[in-house]
Amino acid sequence: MLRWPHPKKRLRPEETTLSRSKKAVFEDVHIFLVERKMGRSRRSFLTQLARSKGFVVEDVLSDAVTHVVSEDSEASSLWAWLKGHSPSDPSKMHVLDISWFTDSMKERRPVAVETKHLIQDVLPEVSTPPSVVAVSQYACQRRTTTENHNKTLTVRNCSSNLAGNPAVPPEAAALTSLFTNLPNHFETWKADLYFPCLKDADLFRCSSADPSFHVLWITASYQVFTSVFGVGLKTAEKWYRRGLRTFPDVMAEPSIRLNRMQQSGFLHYGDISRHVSKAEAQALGNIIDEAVHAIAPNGILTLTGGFRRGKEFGHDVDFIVTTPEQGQEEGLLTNIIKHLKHQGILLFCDYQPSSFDLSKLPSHRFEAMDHFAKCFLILKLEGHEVEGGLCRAEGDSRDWRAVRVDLVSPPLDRFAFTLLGWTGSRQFERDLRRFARLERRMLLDNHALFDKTKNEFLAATTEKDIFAHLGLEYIEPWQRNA
Ligand code: DCT
Ligand code: MG
Repeated sequence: MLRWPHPKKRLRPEETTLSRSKKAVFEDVHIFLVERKMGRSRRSFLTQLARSKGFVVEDVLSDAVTHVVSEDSEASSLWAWLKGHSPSDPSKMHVLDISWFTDSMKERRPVAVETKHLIQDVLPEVSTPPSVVAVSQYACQRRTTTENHNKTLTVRNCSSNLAGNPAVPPEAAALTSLFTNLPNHFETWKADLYFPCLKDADLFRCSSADPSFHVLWITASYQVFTSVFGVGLKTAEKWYRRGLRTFPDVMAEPSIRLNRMQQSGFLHYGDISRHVSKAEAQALGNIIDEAVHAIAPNGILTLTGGFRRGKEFGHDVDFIVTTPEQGQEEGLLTNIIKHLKHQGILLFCDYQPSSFDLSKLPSHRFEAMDHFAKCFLILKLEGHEVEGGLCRAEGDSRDWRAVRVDLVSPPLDRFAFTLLGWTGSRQFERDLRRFARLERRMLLDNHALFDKTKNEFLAATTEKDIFAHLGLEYIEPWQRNA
């Protein structure tokens, strides 16, 4: 748990800088930050940050506002809110996502508004005839394979390709090799002080000679912290606001008490920040399948997440476990955990029991995690289990690595919805739900599909049933890489 220092404690330099408001330099741009989704404390932090750089930030949504900035990715609800709260027509203002704001902070001036920054007002509820739609605005009406992508990779996924590549700027290569070669225990990091070089390097933007290969936005600010398992945006921001910039800073701060998840996140950082290969995912599938069948011969294990979409690499491996005996699925999951522990391969487990209650559906909180029993694991994967061997960092001579695994356990009659939801991609899911709501007056989430016109739940045993209810052509999992 994180404890705050005594209020009388002297402020760190970063905090004092932030609270000093600078005279407004960019008079023509009046920013308004929308508190919804962003939260009050983050809004106030960003307001101070912008003002300290000479930006005008309005506290209220008035006629003076020229740029509205929101972290709410649900365009329809944001626009509905703006229309209800703006004194004039909100379409006269720039309605922008947070990327415009962060770009402007980095550039220390308001950057030009580009299409990528805009949060567009949603189309009216009447569907456009398919014949006039060239490319649908909804990802669930497009087929996107892994081949379609301009590979945008973060340092977490591409380290070995980058290190030593002469076309890559030296700062990025250095940063990359840092992440690649992280030792496995944070005690060593403390001694070696791996991260101080990040202090002055808030942002790198670089690309290799290969035009399809970009490394964008490697931020060395609080995003370094959110890369740790168990550290969310709020905690990362708290640490950053207290002047902490590097992992050793966090380790050396006596008032910070890491929770169990964060301790494991730091302890296994070197392993779990490196990508998991398809062969490693398959090996884990075999191990968990064995556990399932040792407990319940008719248990069902299904691979989901990015690997089900045909990705070659992922940050974790996601599985659904269930059983034909309705109501037995939760016991199955807890027994699998016991089994893995008994095998000596359970390095971390955060088990969350089911809070699923059909009578509380349909839910309107689409972005929230589902209510099924689930667990977030770190497992020890041994090299001999993996065809072709482990994905190892250079110089790592261990015959095992730690891997993040998620297991979710819905009752069998909810399986199709869970499978569709957990297969992703996140963008595909977002658009599927938006499409259901705006085009079909239906509510879709990981639990159910509700038809608001008929006022009833629609049953589904396969993903195809759900697409059919929505009047959509079926999109195969490997075409959902939006
Ligand atoms: N998901 C969900 N609800 C959440 C978070 C995720 O339904 N609150 C879904 C969307 C994708 C899927 O679960 C798996 O999540 P990730 O593992 O984060 O995504 P991924 O596509 O598997 O990506 P990666 O390959 O990096 O693991
Ligand atoms: Mg995944």
